[in-house]
Amino acid sequence: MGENFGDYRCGNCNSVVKWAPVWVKGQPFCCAGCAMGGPCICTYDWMPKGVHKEMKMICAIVQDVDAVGLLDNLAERGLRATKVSSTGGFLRRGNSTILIGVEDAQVVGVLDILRTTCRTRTQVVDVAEGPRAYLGDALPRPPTEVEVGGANVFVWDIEEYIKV
Ligand code: 2BA
Repeated sequence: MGENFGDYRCGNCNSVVKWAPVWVKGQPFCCAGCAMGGPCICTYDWMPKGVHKEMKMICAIVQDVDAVGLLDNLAERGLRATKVSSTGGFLRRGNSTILIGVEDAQVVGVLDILRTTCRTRTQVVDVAEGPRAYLGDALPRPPTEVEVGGANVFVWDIEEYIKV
């Protein structure tokens, strides 16, 4: 048995139950309508405007040179995104963190766009600016090459999206 709302799917219409389920013979239902075999009488009218169900936040860390093209490609497909300027913890160079809020079904498409837009490149870690933990204190050392990107992507569930 689940611990939280959202852990259950309705035994009739199979939607995710976003509130305390109606239980009938040990089976969860989203509403009294479904509990009686349908039709579903759920309404989301009472929820704050702009609340979407089943969304994901995609956080993609990409190289600056790929960021503009990526934003263009996302916008072309009607996907909304936010670019945050960030700094890689290892190279200590600028990169771009792109936040993309989408419906579940759009995640695959966004991953495709990331794959086709973001390139893997080699960067040289200079002895002078490289992180100590990696290069150590034993100078001098030859410049070291690392492969960066295409994109490091994290995807997580959105509990609520509210636009006020
Ligand atoms: P940076 O931390 O500046 O890392 C740049 C590249 O340096 C990495 O490319 C990787 O090839 C190399 N690198 C990083 N840490 C290393 C280490 N301890 N030893 C040897 N080589 C190392 P990517 O893996 O493609 O990462 C690109 C950027 O994505 C990272 O920049 C960082 O800003 C972000 N990132 C990657 N993994 C992350 C994670 N688990 N959490 C948060 N940010 C992450």
